[in-house]
Amino acid sequence: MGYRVEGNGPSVAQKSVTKPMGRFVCTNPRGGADDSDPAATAAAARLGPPSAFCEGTLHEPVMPHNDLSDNLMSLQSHILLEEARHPSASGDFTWIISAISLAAKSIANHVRRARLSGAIGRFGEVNVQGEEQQKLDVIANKALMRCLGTRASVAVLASEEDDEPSILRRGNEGGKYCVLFDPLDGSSNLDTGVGVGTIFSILRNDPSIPDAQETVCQPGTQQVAAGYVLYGSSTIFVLTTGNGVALFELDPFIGSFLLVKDKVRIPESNKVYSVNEAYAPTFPEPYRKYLEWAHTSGYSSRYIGSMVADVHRTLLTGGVFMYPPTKKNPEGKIRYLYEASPMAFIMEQAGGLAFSGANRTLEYKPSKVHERVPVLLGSRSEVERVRSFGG
Ligand code: AHM
Ligand code: MG
Repeated sequence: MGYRVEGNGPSVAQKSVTKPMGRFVCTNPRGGADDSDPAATAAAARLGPPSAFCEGTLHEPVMPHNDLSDNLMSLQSHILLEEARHPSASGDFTWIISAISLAAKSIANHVRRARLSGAIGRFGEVNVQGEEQQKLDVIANKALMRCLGTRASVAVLASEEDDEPSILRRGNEGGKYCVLFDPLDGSSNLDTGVGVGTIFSILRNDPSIPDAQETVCQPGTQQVAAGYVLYGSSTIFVLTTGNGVALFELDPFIGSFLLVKDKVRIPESNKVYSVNEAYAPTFPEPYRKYLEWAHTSGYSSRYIGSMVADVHRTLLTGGVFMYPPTKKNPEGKIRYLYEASPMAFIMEQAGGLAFSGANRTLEYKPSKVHERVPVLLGSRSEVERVRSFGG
C-alpha cells in the first residue's frame, strides 16, 4: 500500500496537536512500498494501514508551542555557565548543587512511590521543633545528608530534622560552604498527595568561628544561593545564585533537571492572598485589617498549607503569601534559616519583596538555628499593600 500527499495543508495555530499535511489517496492498493515520496511514506507509516478508508487528510503531530523536550540546558550546565562568570570559581559550588539535585531526584522517587512502598505515615519520633516526623521526613533528610556529606567543600550541614548543625569539615580541611535545608517541607500533607518540597540555603563558612550554630546564624543577605524543589504534578527545581531566578523541571525520561525558564519574574500584582485564614482572629491587627479589606476588594484566596507549593504558585502567578504571628506561634511558624530566608532571596531575585515584621527578611540575623519568624512575601505591590495596613 502506498500514499501520495496532494499539496500542503494550511498552517494551524501552534497550540494544535496535529497539523493537516494535505490530502492523501491510496496509490498502490496491491501493497508494497511506494518510496518515491519519502514524506508520504513516513506519513503513511504513522497512519497505519488505511483499511477503513482510502482517502482523507493526513495529520502530522505538532509539538505544543512550549514543548521544551529538545532543551538541553541542564541544571548542571546552567551552574557551570554561572560559575564561568566568576574567574576565581573552583567548581566546588557546582558539586554542591549536583548533590542537592541528586538527593532531590531520590526524594522525588520516594514521594511518588510513597504509598506503594509503605513510606506514608509517622516515623514515631518527635523532632526538636516538637513536630512528629513522617517516615518521608527521615528518608529525605538521609538522602540530603548522604549526598551533601560526600562533597569535599561542605563544612556544615543544618537540617530542620536535626537538633544541631553538624560540622563535617573545618575550614582548614577545605570546608567552604554551609548548606541548610528543610528536607521535606509540608510533610504533614503527604497523606493527601499534595505538593511538598525541599528548601535549601547555601552560606559561606567562616573558618574563624568554631561553633556550628554561630556559623550558620547569618543574615539572608549572606546567602550564596538558595532554592527549592517542588514534588508536585512534576518535579520543579527553582534556584537563585543572586543572578535572577531559574526554573528547571525534571525530565523523568532522561533523569535531568532541564531549564524551563530563566530570569523568572513574579507578576507585579495579583489579587490573591495565601494564608491560613482560620488563625485570623489571633493575627496582629494589620493583617486582620488587610484581610477585611481584601474580602470586599475582589480578592481570591489560595492556601495549600505546604509552603513550597504556596510560594511556587505565588512566584508564578503573583499575590502574597503570609504566615503571621498567631496565638499558637507568637513568632510565626516559618523557620528563618532554611525556610524564610531562602524564599525571601528567591522572591527578591524575581522582583518581589519579603518582610518579617517591620524588617526586610534578608536583613534579619537569627541567633538560633531553628528560629522562627513571621513571613510576608510575594508581588511587590501586594506586599506593599499589606504593609500599608501596618503589617
Ligand atoms: P513543616 O516544615 O513542619 O512541614 O511546617 C511548615 C509548613 C509550611 O509548609 C506551611 O506553610 C505551614 O507549615 C502550614 O502551617 P499551618 O498548617 O499552620 O497552616
Ligand atoms: Mg518546613
